[in-house]
Amino acid sequence: MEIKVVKKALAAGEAVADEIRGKLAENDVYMVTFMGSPGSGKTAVIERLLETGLDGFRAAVVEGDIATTADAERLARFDIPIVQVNTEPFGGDCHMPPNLLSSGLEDLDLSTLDLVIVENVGNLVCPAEFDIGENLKVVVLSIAEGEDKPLKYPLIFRESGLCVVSKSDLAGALDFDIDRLRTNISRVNGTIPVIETSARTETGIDELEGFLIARIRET
Ligand SMILES: Nc1nc2c(ncn2[C@@H]2O[C@H](COP(=O)(O)OP(=O)(O)OP(=O)(O)O)[C@@H](O)[C@H]2O)c(=O)[nH]1
Ligand SMILES: [Mg+2]
Repeated sequence: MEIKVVKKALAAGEAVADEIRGKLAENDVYMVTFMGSPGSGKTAVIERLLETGLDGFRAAVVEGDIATTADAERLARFDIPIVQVNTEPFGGDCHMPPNLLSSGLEDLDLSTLDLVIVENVGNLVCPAEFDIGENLKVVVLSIAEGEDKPLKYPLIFRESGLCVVSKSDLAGALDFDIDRLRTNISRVNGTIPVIETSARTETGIDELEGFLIARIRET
C-alpha cells in the first residue's frame, strides 16, 4: 500500500502555511480568517467591519469562493486591495488551500498593510481542517442555522479563537434561544469568546472591531 503521496500533500500544505506565516511576520501583518456556512453572513460582517475604519489599520481582503467574483464586487466600494481566489479551476476545494492563498497574497504588497482579512469558502467543516498561516480563525454562525450546530460540527468551534453569532436581528422571528447556543458553544470550546452581531442593525460590530484591534495590537 503506497500512501506517500497523501503524506507529501499534507506536508506541502503545512509548509506553505509556514511560509505564509513567515511572510506575514516579516511584514508585521496580522491575518484573520472568517469561516462559516454558505450564507452565514461572512461578507456582510466584513463589510460592516471595513465601514468602521478599523482604527486606521491598513486592511486588504482575500475573498475565497468556489466560483464567481460576487463577494469581491461587494467590497469594491472600499478603497482597499481586494483579491478574489476561486477554487473551481483548481479542483473546487471546499476551503481555501494554502497554495491558492499564497498566490493571492502575492498580489498584495504586504509591506503597505497591517491586516489581511480572509473570507474562507462557505463551509462549516472543511476550512477548520487546514492551517493557512492565519493568526486568528473566526467562525461566523448565523442564528438561522440553529442552536445545535456547535454540537454537530464541533471542529470549527474548537479551532476558532472567536465565534461571531450573526443575524441577531432575526432572533425574534426565529424564536431563537441564544442561551442554549452559548451553552452548546461552551460545551465544545470552553474558552472561545462569543460576539453577537447583526449586519442589518450593526449590533456588536463595534465590539468585534475592538476585539480585532486589541488582538492586532498585542501581536
Ligand atoms: N437579516 C439579516 N440578514 C443578513 C445579515 N447578514 C447577512 N444577511 C443576509 O444573509 C445572506 C447571506 O449573506 P452573505 O454576507 O452573502 O453571507 P456569506 O457567509 O458571505 O455567504 P457565502 O460567501 O456565499 O458563503 C444575504 O442575503 C444577506 O443580506 C444580518 O445581519 N441580518
Ligand atoms: Mg461571502
